[in-house]
Amino acid sequence: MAASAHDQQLPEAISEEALARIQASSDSASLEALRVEYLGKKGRLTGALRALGSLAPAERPAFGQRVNRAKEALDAALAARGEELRLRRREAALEASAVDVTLPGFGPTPGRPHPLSRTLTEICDVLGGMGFTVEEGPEVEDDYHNFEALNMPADHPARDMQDTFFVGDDRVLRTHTSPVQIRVMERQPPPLRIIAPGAVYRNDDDATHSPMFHQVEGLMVDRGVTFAHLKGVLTTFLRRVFEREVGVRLRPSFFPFTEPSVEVDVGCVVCGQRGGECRVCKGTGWLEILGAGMVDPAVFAHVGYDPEEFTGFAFGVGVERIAMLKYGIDDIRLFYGGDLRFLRQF
Ligand code: 2U9
Repeated sequence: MAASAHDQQLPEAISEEALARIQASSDSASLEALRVEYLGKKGRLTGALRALGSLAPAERPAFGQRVNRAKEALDAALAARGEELRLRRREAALEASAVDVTLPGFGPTPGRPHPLSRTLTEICDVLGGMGFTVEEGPEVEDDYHNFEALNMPADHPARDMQDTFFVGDDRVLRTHTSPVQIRVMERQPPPLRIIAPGAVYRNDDDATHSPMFHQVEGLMVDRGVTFAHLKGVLTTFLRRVFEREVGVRLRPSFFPFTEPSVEVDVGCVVCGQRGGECRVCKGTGWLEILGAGMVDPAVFAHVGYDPEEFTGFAFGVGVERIAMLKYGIDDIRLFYGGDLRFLRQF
């Protein structure tokens, strides 16, 4: 067969060119463009079929078959190349988002007790070891249990010191855990050796005061309980909590619910009682750490204990204050900020 311009229209020539271009195509859009160019309604192979009419009737079947073979070859090549490109795309996507499953995994990051929980547990453990058992009570209290029964009648000036949050008629957020001890004494007779740990609320907010903070209060009532017992219990308590032989000093003070009353200082745990330039104890060598005293007979009268027969001591300690001193924390707000950089240090 002589070569001529007509050769361009031969199905074999068209499909040979198309197959080369299909093989060279690099994405599905150009592959689709090739399908339209060769096999579309106005495609070149479709055009070749149209030329059928200009052939002698005897040549038509053979020519028709050649066009169909070319079409089939193109169809198969388009499908194969399409699949190839799809696989290549998938591999590229997997490569881009590669996860190296041979890398070591992340270990579990277990939680740990909050420094305040830890301190509270330590305080309760030490006092538990000295025979005190834990009692709890409501954080929303009535006026009677938070004030009246603790020898603070209405208009008593000591109520001002408490910066009370009022939550309704005759309802306050407890300003101390003392009402817990009142409730225990109301329902059981002496002897008693209890501690009341928990959240308390006062309208006060700065670097050393939080509107919600935690206390542990202790109460021991029996026949013959004296101030010496109070001093002994508190000295042992403080030395165990601070895990060293801290100095302990009592200064006279006043609370409505105890008489006599004391404020208790420990030798500064930061400077070792040297004082000097120490910023924590302000050079005094001492830190005020708790309040205490002998239970006022007026309190016993409210719960029906006979003050002639029974005596008792009580004390109160701020958990945040102990934790700040133990761990050298200078801002109480760090306890409540939830900053993991702070919390992970414990
Ligand atoms: C009853 C009778 C007496 C508890 C006491 C204190 C002194 C005291 C403070 C310590 C630091 C509060 O958290 S703080 O700011 N507490 O100074 N607490 S005597 O006396 C009681 C308790 C209950 C029935």
